[in-house]
Amino acid sequence: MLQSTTIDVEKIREDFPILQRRLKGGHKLIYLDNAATTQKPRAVIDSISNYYMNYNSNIHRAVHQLAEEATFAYEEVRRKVAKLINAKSADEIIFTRNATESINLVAKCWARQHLSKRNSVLITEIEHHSNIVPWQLVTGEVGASLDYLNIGEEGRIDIEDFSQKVNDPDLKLVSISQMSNVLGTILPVKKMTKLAHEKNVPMMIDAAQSVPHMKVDVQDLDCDFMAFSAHKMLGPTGVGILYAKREILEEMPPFIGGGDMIKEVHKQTTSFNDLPYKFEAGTPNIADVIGFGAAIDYLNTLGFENIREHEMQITEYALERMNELQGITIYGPKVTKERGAVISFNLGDIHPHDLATILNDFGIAMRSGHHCAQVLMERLDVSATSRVSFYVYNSKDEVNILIDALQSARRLFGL
Ligand code: 7TS
Repeated sequence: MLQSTTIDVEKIREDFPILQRRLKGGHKLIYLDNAATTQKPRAVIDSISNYYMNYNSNIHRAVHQLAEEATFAYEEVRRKVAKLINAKSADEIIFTRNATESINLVAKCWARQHLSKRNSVLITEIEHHSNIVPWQLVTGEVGASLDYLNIGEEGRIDIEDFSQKVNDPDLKLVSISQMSNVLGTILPVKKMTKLAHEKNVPMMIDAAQSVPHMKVDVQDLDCDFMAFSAHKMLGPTGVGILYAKREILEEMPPFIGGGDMIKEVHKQTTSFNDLPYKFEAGTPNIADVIGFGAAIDYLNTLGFENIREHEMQITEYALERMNELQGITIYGPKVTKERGAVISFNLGDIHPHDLATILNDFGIAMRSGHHCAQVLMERLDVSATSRVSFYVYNSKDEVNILIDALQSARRLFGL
């Protein structure tokens, strides 16, 4: 195996039962759709079944032993998440269903309170639909406007243009992704947050594609809100995270109402629970939050610096090999340091869906389409792209198989 210098891919692969599976035609699974969701190591799967087999119970309510064990395990994960992103306290971590719900929570609970007719929210052209539609809904509701920061070649923003735009006294919030799910471009969120704060504009970061792949520190970035999903970082589906500064969460009204988010309920009035419970109504996804804890442990053992280095190596290798293919168009930054492990491309005039179907015959799972980023597709003037995205268990050998499959597709289409 062509070795990664920072992590032992061969050993890691043994931890993922799904990677041992053979697909139709006896092909090994080559999973290159990690930007959509990642595979789960045995430790995560086991921690979920261990909860159901040994201490399944509702949390925060009963005093019996199982309830205590489940509550401790659930709250322990909140502490792990806080440590992972260096939040000041675990109370600043809210569990939701996914990054999408986290962004919607901010739109519904914060933006709706702070926006009026003449105000605006600023996002960029590279955003995922989940960082566009919630802002369209809330600005539409109050009659405010949604403005876009244009992106240049390779998905970069113009920092001068940004400083001009944050100068607008009617701007109430900036919400941007730290890493594009299509181009892989890493945006200078720290610098942008500083510029926004100079004008007293809060900053929300969609970190769905960054937290899984690199060290992210909310205190260093000084962002006001951050959203991401467990399932993109070896964890289960159904768990999202919202980070927000304590003082902001304190003054925000609750999201949905029900059990656990209350202190006292009377016939006509309710007083709300302390943070973070005020934002977690009803029985949460206990098992999967616990599974997410195992995923964080797994990633911490590998080390985020090693993960990032491994991904840069494999991305660099893939870019180099893909550039050998005649007729290929690769989108996003040319310099690996400025991008994540996501490569969007088109091969001649082969439709991405056809290409994905051909690659599927080689056991390769990759995504084709608009990647929930139709505003970006319009900007790139394409209707769709093919996309490969890597994670800790991908190897350079798999890149070689990808290249062979792409060569076969070229021959098949007479390119
Ligand atoms: N933000 C970004 C930047 C994303 O890439 C995604 C999901 C989301 C938000 C939403 O995450 P969710 O967990 O709430 O669904 N991105 C993708 C993708 O690229 N392919 O499938 C999902």
